Amino acid sequence: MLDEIAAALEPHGLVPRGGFVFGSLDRAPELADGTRAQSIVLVGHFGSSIWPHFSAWRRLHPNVADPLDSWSKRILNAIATQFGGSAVFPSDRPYLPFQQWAMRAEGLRPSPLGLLIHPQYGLWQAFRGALIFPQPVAFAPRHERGHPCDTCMEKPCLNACPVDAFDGEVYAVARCRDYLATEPGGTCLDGGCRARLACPVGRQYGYVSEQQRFHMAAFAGD
Ligand code: B12
Ligand code: SF4
Ligand code: SF4
Repeated sequence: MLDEIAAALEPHGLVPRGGFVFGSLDRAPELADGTRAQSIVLVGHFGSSIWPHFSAWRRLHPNVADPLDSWSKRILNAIATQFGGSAVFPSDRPYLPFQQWAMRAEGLRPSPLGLLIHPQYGLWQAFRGALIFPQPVAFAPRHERGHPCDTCMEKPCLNACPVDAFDGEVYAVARCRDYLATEPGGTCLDGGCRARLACPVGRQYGYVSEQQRFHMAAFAGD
């Protein structure tokens, strides 16, 4: 089933990002029929893999609100139904613990910026949703990965923000947003978060310019 899910996601630039079977102590999300899910498959992207597909859809649907969420929902709701499950989404409230799920599914750990870091794709990856199922899905044993931040002595991500929004513990969101509203803040809005760009891991997977601008505008306007 996982191979078939991967094949259904592939034409959209999406990838399955691991999954797991919920334990009896987990607060599993609800399926469409109100019962608790037994298993979950996270879905996301690495680098700009979704961008050509999303952009093409957006040109056909220029007036849709929350376009990336709408695109993701259209695709993942259909694929979930095809495989007898439901879909849940990171931006829907109450927020579901996507990062905790991702740590469990893919073995990733958080960077000092709060974003999970992937040993290959670095900070240039995110989640578009998750497929949840009424039955336990058989997963291969998780591939254990190293955590790049453990061996990164300089931690350039913590020194690149012009307003020191990250101290490794807390992200000063208001300070970042205030800066984005100023003229010099246009550099981040245009080119992406400088703290994220400073990380050497997976740099070649950094988002294309249009995608950087899209995410930064969405974040600044939230
Ligand atoms: C609210 C939120 C924010 C708030 C953060 C407020 C805060 N200080 O925590 C704001 C609006 C600031 C934010 C910003 C961004 N976010 Co955000 N955010 C979320 C959201 C919707 C909910 C978080 C939450 O409360 N979850 C509920 C709790 C119960 O779940 P959890 O897994 O236990 O939560 C973990 C996070 O809260 C995390 N955390 C704590 N502090 C911070 C700070 C930051 C910056 C992040 C990213 C995470 C984080 O630690 C918790 C324990 O693991 C999640 C999606 C989701 N459903 O989780 C995305 C999410 C965490 N965000 C994400 C991203 C990519 C971003 C941005 C980079 C967006 C962008 N520009 O591209 C920015 C970062 C700012 C920048 N300078 O670029 C990704 C992270 C992917 C990854 N690789 O880990 C997520 C998972 C969404 C997604 N679609 O994939 N975000
Ligand atoms: S710069 Fe270093 S510490 Fe910061 S996220 Fe990248 S690998 Fe981790
Ligand atoms: S977007 Fe710019 S101001 Fe905000 S945290 Fe990143 S580098 Fe700092």
